[in-house]
Amino acid sequence: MTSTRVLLVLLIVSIVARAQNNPVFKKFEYKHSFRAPNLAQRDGSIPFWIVSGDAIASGEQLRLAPSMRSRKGIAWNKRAFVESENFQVDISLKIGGQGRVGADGLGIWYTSQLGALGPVFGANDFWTGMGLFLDSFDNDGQKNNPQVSLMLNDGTRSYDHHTDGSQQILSSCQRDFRNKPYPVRLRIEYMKNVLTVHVDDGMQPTPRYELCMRAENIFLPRNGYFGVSAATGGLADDHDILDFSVFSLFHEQQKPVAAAEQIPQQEKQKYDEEFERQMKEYEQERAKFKEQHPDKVKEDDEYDPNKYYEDATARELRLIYESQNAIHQVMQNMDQRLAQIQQAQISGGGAAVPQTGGAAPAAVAGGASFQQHEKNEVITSLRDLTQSVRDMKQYVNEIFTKTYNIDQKIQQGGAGGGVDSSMHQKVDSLLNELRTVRATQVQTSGPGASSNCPNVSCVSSTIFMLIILVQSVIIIAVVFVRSKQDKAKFY
Ligand code: MAN
Ligand code: CA
Ligand code: CA
Repeated sequence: MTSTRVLLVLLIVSIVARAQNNPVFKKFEYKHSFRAPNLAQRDGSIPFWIVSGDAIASGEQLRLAPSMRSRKGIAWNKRAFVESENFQVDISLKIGGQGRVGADGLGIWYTSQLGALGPVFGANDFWTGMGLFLDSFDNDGQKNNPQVSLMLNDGTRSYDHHTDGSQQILSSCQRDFRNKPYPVRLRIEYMKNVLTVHVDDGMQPTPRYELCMRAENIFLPRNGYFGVSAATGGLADDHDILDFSVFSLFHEQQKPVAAAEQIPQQEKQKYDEEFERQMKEYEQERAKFKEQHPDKVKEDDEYDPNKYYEDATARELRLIYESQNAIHQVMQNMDQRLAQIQQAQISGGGAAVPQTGGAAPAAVAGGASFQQHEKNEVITSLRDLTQSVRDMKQYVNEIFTKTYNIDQKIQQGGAGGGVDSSMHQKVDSLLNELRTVRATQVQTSGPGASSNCPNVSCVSSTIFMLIILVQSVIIIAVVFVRSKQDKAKFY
């Protein structure tokens, strides 16, 4: 009894050790696969696959044969499977129709040549490689269908449809795969010359695989082609594939090596240097071209994809920039209007000034003269406005300083963190804009300007200051977020 226990423990230990020595690496191979949604392209083609006969591919499924009599369709992978000797294929399919009995079935293939339309579940006979059949119809009346059966062929044998290949198939299992509430899943695994097929019953959304067959000493063609096919006869079913996912399998000794690892260190360095050199050359050429063809560069910029995309920070800065522009516009307008007032006053009281709102005149019309109280009102409001302009100047200066700081931060971040150059440009133009605003103010309310005759705005200074205040807060927030992001990028 004790020795049996010891043997059992030893057996388990050896199994665990073997499993640890032979880990399997698995890689999805998209060039050999298709899956819903977006299974097919708009024109009905499947990337890397040939679809022919009555097969129709859509986004949701590949219908190999419809539930109509005597139809056949195939789809074959145009690329040979060269990635590994071993593979796993996970297939999700639906077979069904109105009848209590359906026909004829679906084939899953791995062959040395591309397949063609033919009599074996829609595909050609005398194939070389593996054919796994979901045979719905009991042609030999043995009451053993629907069944899943495996037949290997070296290109010399013809499948006997009338006997369901009963004398030819290597292995099979009886499974009812028709009209199931969920897609039926199959898992085919070929590893170290052992072929296993697991089948799910399609009764629940997540697969519940059961072993259908396991065959040892199987030698499948190297660099073969995956294919699928289906056919109907006197009876018919829809035969749909929703997912055909191929994975290459590797054991420890065959671990796939990343392309970068395959290159010796010295060579890698050489490539890197060459890349750097070419990049520099390219940048130089680009700068030269820009210099020589500034008009062309503009044209090219229209195709710059960055133009069409804008991240949150860039958007915020753009909004700040736009509102600064608007402020500038308003200031220019008020400048013009005050010039008009000034003109009216200088021309000696020959103008009547209709009051709008109370503070500033809106238009100058010829005819009547200023009354004293109107003159006093205008002078008082102009004094107020002079004060407002001074305040504005101070605020604009503050914004200028803060924007300048953002620019500095971005420039620093750009050196290490690759900050978006369009944002940088925007901040630059914002700075320029502010410089213009500042310059305008210096001209209009600087030491040279007369305080009795100031060029100031009709805009409410409180609203203006509020706008400026809000913008300053946004700018500070942007600087804070940006610096945080840069830190995150760096670490
Ligand atoms: C007819 C023939 C057969 C086919 C069955 C079921 O009997 O076309 O070849 O298998 O229908 O479709
Ligand atoms: Ca059959
Ligand atoms: Ca049968």
